[in-house]
Amino acid sequence: MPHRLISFADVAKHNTKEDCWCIIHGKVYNLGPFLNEHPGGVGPILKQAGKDATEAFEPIHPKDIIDRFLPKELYLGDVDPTTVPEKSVEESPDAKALNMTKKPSLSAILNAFDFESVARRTMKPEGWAYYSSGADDELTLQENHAAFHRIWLRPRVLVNVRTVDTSTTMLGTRSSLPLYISATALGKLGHREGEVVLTRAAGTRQIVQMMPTLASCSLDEMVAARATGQTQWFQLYVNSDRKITERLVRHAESKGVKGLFITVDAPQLGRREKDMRTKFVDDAPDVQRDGKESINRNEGAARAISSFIDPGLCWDDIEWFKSITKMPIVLKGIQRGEDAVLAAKAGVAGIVVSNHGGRQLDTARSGIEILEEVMTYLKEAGLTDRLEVYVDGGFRRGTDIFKALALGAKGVGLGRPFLYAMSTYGQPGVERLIDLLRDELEMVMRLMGTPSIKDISKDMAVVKNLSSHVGQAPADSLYRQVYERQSTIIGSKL
Ligand code: PPY
Repeated sequence: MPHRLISFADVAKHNTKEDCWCIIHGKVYNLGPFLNEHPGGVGPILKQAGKDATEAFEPIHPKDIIDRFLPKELYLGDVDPTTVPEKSVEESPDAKALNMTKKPSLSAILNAFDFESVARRTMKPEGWAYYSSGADDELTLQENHAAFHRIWLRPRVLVNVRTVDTSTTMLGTRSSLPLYISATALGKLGHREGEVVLTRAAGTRQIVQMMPTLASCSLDEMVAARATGQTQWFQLYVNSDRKITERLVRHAESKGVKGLFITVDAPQLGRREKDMRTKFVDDAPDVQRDGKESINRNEGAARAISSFIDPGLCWDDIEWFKSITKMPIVLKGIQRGEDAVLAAKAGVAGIVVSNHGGRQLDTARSGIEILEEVMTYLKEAGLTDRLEVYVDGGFRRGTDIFKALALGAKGVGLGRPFLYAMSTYGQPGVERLIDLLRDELEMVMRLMGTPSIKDISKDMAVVKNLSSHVGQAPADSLYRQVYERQSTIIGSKL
């Protein structure tokens, strides 16, 4: 039966809380009865009442979510395309998504900071705020970078470094580099196609992608975008409803995913004020329209959709995870030596030493500093060989990666740099970033006298000042240019 055709003007009439229609991908839905069920709250839907919500909907929802969760009877019909006004017809996707006119050519991009500076200038404010923000005063966010300055290198000379091999294995699979694309949510806030762009770039460069629970693309889309032989891992936020968690885990395993990374550092989401402020500005008119709703300043893009995460997750749950999957289990977000020892004793395959990109607990220590402590504790407990240790947080340079390997990491995760490369130049941008990091790492390995990853050892890094948080680091101009200072309410756009 042909679908009922509804005119654009007709949809526009249904623009209240009691009578709320929206267009998503050309289909008209009556979202009134669904308002209170929406995990992201009433506000974001009301803001779209009577409008085409596709652009707001896309970045934060996987494609199949409507079919899976919205009651069928709320679908009313299709919008009559002949009634859609000119300005709501979508522009050419790539020009719109990548806004190329304002950008230098990709070949002029020389390092990870260059991508970040172009992203800061050209991304939509909402996407930039969500990706770049850290918790509270962003001290941990900055420390993740600064800590690398407290490690200095001790090169060996007169080693034959004619050929340098950066390849390694991680959780039993081969990777061309000791780094992976870490899980970051909401890829479509940066690029129209979202995380599949990262999948494709990881595929051509033979590195691992860790797929996020809160991706804009569905797991199936990211799996479908994978090249033959490409390795993918899955990052899991544990849902209070363990049946949903179990379904997700089993589904990932059935799709050939090679590692389950359980996030353990987010029983509550941190306060990211850049994100919250952008959201607050955006939502203000909506709130004014509905006198009953008060402004929730705690809700940036992230907090709005985080209520499902189970704060009750604890060590006792690990056995259950082992019982539902054969995938290697890795705990992501370990932040002290004692917990690394507990993880090894719990029999997991690995840990990621991480403070969640400085987005959770402010004044938590940097990933690289925790790594040093964790390796010391594991060694003292005789558990070093029981699990693989990964690290993330602030990695931008080949020297950063080298230092982590010297301290004992099996691999290094990068999150934001890949998002910025994707948001500014799409797949070629992500590929260029990987190539730049490879070039840098190869150079560092050559200059350090380490032709292969196994030659890298702890004596090559001077770490005696790493845990000392005093003293001035040398000026660091690229980082300072791209780092966007936070502002108080007076300094913000309000
Ligand atoms: C983060 O923003 O740091 C995340 O890990 C992703 C996320 C996004 C939305 C809700 C919870 C977590």
